[in-house]
Parts: sequence; C-alpha cells; structure tokens
Amino acid sequence: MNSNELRTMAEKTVQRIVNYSLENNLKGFNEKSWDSPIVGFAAGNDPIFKSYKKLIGKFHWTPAEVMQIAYPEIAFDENDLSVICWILPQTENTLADQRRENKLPSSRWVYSRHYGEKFNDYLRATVRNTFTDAGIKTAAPAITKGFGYRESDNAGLASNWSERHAAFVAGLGTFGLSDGFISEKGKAVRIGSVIINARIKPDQRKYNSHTANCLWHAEGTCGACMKRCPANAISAEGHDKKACFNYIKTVSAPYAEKILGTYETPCGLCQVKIPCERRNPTNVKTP
Ligand code: B12
Ligand code: SF4
Ligand code: SF4
Repeated sequence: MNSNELRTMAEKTVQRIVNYSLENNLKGFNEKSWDSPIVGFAAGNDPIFKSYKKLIGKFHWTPAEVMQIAYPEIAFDENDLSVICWILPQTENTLADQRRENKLPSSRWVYSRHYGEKFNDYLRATVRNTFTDAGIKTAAPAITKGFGYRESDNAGLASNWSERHAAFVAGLGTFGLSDGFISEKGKAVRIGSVIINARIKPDQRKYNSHTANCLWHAEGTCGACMKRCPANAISAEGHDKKACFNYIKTVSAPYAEKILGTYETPCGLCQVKIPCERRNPTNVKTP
C-alpha cells in the first residue's frame, strides 16, 4: 500500500469504529460516547518527538522506543514509522449537561470519563489489530507494557506517552491557557494514537506556536476557562496541576464513585461553556 492508501485506510478505520461500532456507547445512557472523530498523521522521525525528552523528561517515549517495547526482537528505522492520532469530541448531550454544572462534573461527563476512555482503548486496540492483520507492525502506546505516569522534574505529573503532544505533532491542534488541547473540534475531547511501521505523508502544522489556538495566547483576550475552574487552578500563569489533581482526587472522584460505582477521575468543567469548547476559536471571524 502507498502512503495515500494507508492514510485512507487509517482514516476510514477510525471513522468506521467511532461512527458505527456499538462499542461507542455511553453505558447508563445508551447513546454514543463520542461524536465523529478527526484524524491526523505525524512522521515517526519528527524531531519534536525527541525534543519531548527535554521538555517533559527522559522517560517520555519516542515512536521508535514504543515499537521497540512492543516488538523487542526487531530493530526499527524511525524514518519508516508514522503516528496516527485521533480526536474524539464529546457529544452535544454531554456538553449540554456539563455546561449546567459549576462545581462537580455532570453524570454524562463522569460516565464518559470511564466508559468513553474504555472505548478509546478499544479503538486503540482495534486500529492496531487492523494494521497488524494487514501485515504492518503497529503499537498503541497507551496500552503498551510500561505505559504510566509519574512526577517529572520539569513538567509536573506526566506520562511516558502524552497523547496531546503526539496530536500536536500531527497538526491536530495546540495547547490552551488551561493546558487543554484545542483541536479544530475544540477542547472538550479525548485523544488517542497508534504508531505504525509504514510511511504516511505527515500533516502540516498550521500553527506557529504550541499555544496558537488559544485566544489568551494568540490575542490577549478570553480567559474564560479561569472562571470555570472551581479549584482556581487556572490563572494568568497557566494551569496549576497540583491544585487540579487535588480537587479531582478529593472532590470530583469521591462524587463520581458514588454515581458510577467505581473509582474514576473526571472534572473537565474548564472544557465546556468556553469559546474553545467545540471549535478552534481563533478561526471564528466576526463579520
Ligand atoms: C497526567 C494527566 C493529567 C494530570 C496532569 C495534566 C497535565 N497538564 O499534564 C491531571 C490529573 C491534572 C489531569 C487532569 C485532566 N485531564 Co488528564 N491526562 C493526564 C495524562 C494521563 C498524561 C498527560 C501528560 O503526560 N502530560 C505531559 C505534560 C508535560 O503535559 P503539559 O504539562 O500539559 O504540557 C505543557 C508543556 O509541554 C507546554 N509546552 C511548553 N513548551 C512547549 C513546546 C511544544 C512544541 C509543545 C508541544 C508543548 C510545550 O505545553 C503544555 C501546556 O502548558 C493524559 C493521557 C495521556 N497519556 O496523554 C490525560 C489527558 C491529558 N487528560 C485529559 C483530560 C480530558 C483531563 C481532564 C479534563 C479530566 C477529565 N477527564 O474530566 C482534566 C483537565 C485538566 C486540564 N486543565 O487540562 C485528556 C486531554 C483532553 C484535552 N483536550 O486536553 C488526556 C489527553 C486524556 C485523553 N486520552 O484524552 N490529567
Ligand atoms: S477558554 Fe479561552 S483562554 Fe481558556 S483555553 Fe480556551 S481560548 Fe484559551
Ligand atoms: S479539570 Fe477541573 S479542577 Fe482541573 S483545571 Fe479543569 S476545572 Fe479546574
């Protein structure tokens, strides 16, 4: 298969699973967990992946390192790797519920944090298996052995494969004042990715900084997410991960456990009722 055929196969696979699979189900509500996805592609040898070792920590994996863990017996050439990333937008039902809340996440948001991320793992596994069945070695970092998160020396709590940082390389969007990733389908999203041993032409990044899609950084306006955070974890200085984590652990998670019946870590009030909720706000031009 050539680059175009692989790209089409990846896009269609992700779209088919999200749009038609019965697994994309918000249990408890019996409706979709996620709206139609967008998909982007990065080159496995993009130097930005290596720069994350400095920015985030030495423990942060490059695409080649993930493949090495998944296939220890094979030596991969990073020039032959590509990263397929997707954005899963929250549905209008979940957004409408969450907009009404100011202190605790709505029950749809709680369920989507749990069942929606289970679906994201199913999507990671199914996309990986679709390519391996076609004879192309593929790995899904977030479900690869050794995936986890820890306290980094310079970036606070961080995982060894940040889905947002991969999506940034794949041209899918940038970070915002709240740290949230603002895609063309907004910030109220979850993100996933797989790495494949094949060359797919990467998408161009249509932004000139890692915060270009945020009105605060691009135009010096907005700041709406600051007011949405019940923990005052967002300020002109950015996102205080400790305050955020502490609020989720002590307030939202115990509440979520009561309605969900299992431990989960939702909040996300800063992702809705804001200009970047469902779109890239810097694209909205006033007439
Ligand atoms: C650890 C973690 C957390 C921690 C820390 C978050 C953080 N900022 O890193 C806590 C517990 C606080 C948290 C909270 C939440 N999380 Co969380 N979390 C993760 C996890 C597991 C790892 C994140 C990670 O590795 N971060 C790495 C660090 C380094 O990222 P960072 O500090 O934000 O990065 C900054 C720098 O890199 C900087 N930067 C400086 N210079 C440069 C230069 C370049 C070139 C670039 C690219 C960047 C850059 O920009 C960034 C922003 O300031 C991911 C899943 C995953 N595997 O990716 C989900 C994830 C980030 N979480 C997610 C979500 C949805 C949430 C919550 C809404 C909870 C919920 N589900 O209801 C809140 C939102 C908090 C917020 N305001 O963003 C989504 C993100 C969705 C989005 N639109 O951004 C993710 C990607 C899960 C997923 N699979 O979709 N989370
Ligand atoms: S709400 Fe405004 S300030 Fe906050 S991330 Fe979105 S665009 Fe940036
Ligand atoms: S996830 Fe909740 S606590 Fe964390 S920054 Fe957003 S609104 Fe604040």
